[in-house]
Amino acid sequence: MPGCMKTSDPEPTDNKKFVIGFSQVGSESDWRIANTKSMTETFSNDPEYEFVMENARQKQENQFASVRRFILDGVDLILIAPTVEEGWQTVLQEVHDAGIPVIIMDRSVAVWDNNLYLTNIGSNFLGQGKKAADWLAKETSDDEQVNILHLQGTIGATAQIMRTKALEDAVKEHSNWVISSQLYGDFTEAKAYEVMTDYLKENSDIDVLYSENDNMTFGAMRAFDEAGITYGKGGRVKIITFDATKEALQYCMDGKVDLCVECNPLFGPQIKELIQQYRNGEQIPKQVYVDEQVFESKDLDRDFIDKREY
Ligand code: GYE
Repeated sequence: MPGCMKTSDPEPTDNKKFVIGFSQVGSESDWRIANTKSMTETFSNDPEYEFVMENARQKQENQFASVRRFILDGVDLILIAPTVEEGWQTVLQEVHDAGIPVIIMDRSVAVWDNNLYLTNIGSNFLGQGKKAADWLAKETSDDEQVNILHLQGTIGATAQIMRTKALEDAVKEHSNWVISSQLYGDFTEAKAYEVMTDYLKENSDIDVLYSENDNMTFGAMRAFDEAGITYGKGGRVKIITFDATKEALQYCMDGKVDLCVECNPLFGPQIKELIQQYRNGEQIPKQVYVDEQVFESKDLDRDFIDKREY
């Protein structure tokens, strides 16, 4: 401060930590585990922050309970990875009334007042689905029927809504594409294995599997193996999968999976930057998308996969 004498005593420091309450969806997939790791590593290693994470085990009611606990605890900011889009208006209004800022991450919320949160950071899920559909259009001919088996993630989650929309829109544009069935796999390997095993007892006419995440793809591959249905390069079914985790990329390089659409979970550092900007009183964008690409076997090599962080 101007006019202040410098002394040898250290400046008094305000060592109150900035407390973040984080409601995470669950631990349903490898993507989610990588996302949790990115978040905890980013904040737990920083002495300026106290990071409290609660796992909602894929239930929105659990998220409401966590958020209300965070309000009572008087945290400085609440981070929410919403399980599904609908149903957030009331609880977000409560957070707003308590004067606590909110950041929505990964998936989105459908609220009529988007002043209820500072920003929404995550993937462009519709864009991901469009990339998959564009790839399929190049890989199939217009004069043959293409039977697509669609494995869906948690119904009502942005990742499901938008990946589904992209496929359904593309099917409307290609008169030879048919969605033979939509099976509910809840983004987990176990559920996908179960529904696929059942489905394959009666059906085998599948040209493409459009699977809304890697873990469901792994479950489906196991079911295909047991039913004697081949897939991947030289196989009967083309596989399109979302997330592009290390394991899926390995399958892709080996020719077992045809297309991996990347969904980047490592945005802890980017969230921290946004929070710092907010704390400095800077304007932050309302919607932030993370960078992503697609991979086919020809795009991959050992070195790339070994270095993959998730
Ligand atoms: O694709 C899936 C996860 O919302 C992006 O949720 C996320 C999705 C991801 O469980 O693996």
